[in-house]
Amino acid sequence: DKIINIALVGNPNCGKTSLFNIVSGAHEHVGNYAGVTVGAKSGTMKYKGYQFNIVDLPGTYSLSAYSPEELYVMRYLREETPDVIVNVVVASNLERNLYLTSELIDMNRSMVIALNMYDELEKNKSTLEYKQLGKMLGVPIVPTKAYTGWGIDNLLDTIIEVYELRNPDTRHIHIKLRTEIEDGVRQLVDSFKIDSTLSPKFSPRYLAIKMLEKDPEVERILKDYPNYHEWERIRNRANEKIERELGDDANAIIAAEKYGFIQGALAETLQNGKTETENST
Ligand code: GDP
Ligand code: K
Ligand code: MG
Repeated sequence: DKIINIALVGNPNCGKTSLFNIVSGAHEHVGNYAGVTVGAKSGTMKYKGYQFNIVDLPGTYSLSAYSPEELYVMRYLREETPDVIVNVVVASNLERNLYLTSELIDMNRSMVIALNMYDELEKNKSTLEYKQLGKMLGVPIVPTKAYTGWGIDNLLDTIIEVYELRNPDTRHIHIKLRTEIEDGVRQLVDSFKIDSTLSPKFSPRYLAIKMLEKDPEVERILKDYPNYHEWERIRNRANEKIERELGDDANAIIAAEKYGFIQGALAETLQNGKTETENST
């Protein structure tokens, strides 16, 4: 069998463990990772000639190194480099859930979105053109109801397609941020090219954005490179310009820009259900 290593990534309570239990069945076991108290469960299953090794990671709202869970997920994605990331999102709370998705998109990794709790969307009489949203994000979206198992085969088939590089909705996109930020990103990405030892595991764009955000984990990683002081100088100059011209720090501006992108994408694809107070005249 071909082996596909999968990591489940998503906000707390989006249904990762429910999905994990359905996919891994009786084969799950608890894994321990050195030096951390936050753990991940791993399990396996066979499906259509593939062996899926699946890991249930701790819930996170973002990929910034400000909580043990976030740090754990960042390190896991970097060091274990799963073949396909399954980003589990709550169908009825997309705006918040897609923030993490936007960070995963920056990482430029193979990915599928499980649009979980699809029953909640149906219950609210809302409709989401998830196929179109997936095309906009460059990531295929599969509706699931993890607590019943509905949609799981479709999810597994889509993971195989992405793994085999034959999914039509898979595309690398840049969530384009405003010019002042993009200028800083471009300068950093260009300066990273000097250093051929910077692992190809990292997307330069992700590193550049996280460096503008002064993410402590990315700082820690980059500090060991001989060109760090040059990168730091470029970053500080870019951040000063951003603050001077936009009146806020890069962190806040990047978050606002990403929420703007998400809101725009949802405005085109999500139709919220009728409110209960609505009545005919
Ligand atoms: P995790 O924190 O991401 O691991 O989420 P869990 O798997 O623990 O699920 C959180 C809660 O959501 C549990 O009560 C699940 O039973 C429930 N849940 C999971 N999937 C679904 C779903 O598709 N629809 C609904 N309505 N509830 C779900
Ligand atoms: K939970
Ligand atoms: Mg869980």
